[in-house]
Amino acid sequence: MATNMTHIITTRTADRRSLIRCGALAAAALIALIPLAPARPAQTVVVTLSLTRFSKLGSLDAGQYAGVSPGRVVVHVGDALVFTNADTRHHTATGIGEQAAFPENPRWTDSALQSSGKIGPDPWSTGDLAPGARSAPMVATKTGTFLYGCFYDYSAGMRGEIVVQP
Ligand SMILES: [Cu+2]
Repeated sequence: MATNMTHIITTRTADRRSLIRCGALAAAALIALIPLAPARPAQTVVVTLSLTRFSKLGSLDAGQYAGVSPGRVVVHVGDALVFTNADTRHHTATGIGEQAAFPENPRWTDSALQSSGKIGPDPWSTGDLAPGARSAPMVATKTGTFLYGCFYDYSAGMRGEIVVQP
C-alpha cells in the first residue's frame, strides 16, 4: 500500500511540475508576442518656412526664433519632417546639432545647400529650398533635442527646434 501511495504522489507532483513548466512556457510565449512599445505608424510632420508669414519673434528655451512654424516640433524616432518653403525667397533647414542654446555662429559651409543627413546630432540639411519647394522627408534617427536654422537667414533669427522622443 505504502509503495502505491508514494507512486501516486510522485506522479501527481510530476504532473504539476510539467503543468507549471507548460504555463511558464505559455507565459513566455505571450510576453514575446507583446511588443516593447505599442505599434505606432511613423508620422510625417510638416514645418513651414517663411520669414514673411512668420516674422513675429517666438521664444524657445534655446533662444528666440522667427520664420519657422511650428518653431518647436515633437516627434518620435522613425518619424519624418518635411520642410516647405512658403516664402518668396530661398531657405534651408540645417542642423546645428545637440546644443542647449542657439550658437552665435553655427559655422556652416556651402554643403548646407545640398540635401544630406538625417535629423539627429550629426550634420543634416534640407539643402536649398526655392520658393514653393518642399524638402525630402528628413527622418529623425536619434532621441534628443536638435536645433536647426536657415543657412541664409540664421542671423535674422530663422531657427527652430526638433525634439525627438523614443
Ligand atoms: Cu531662410
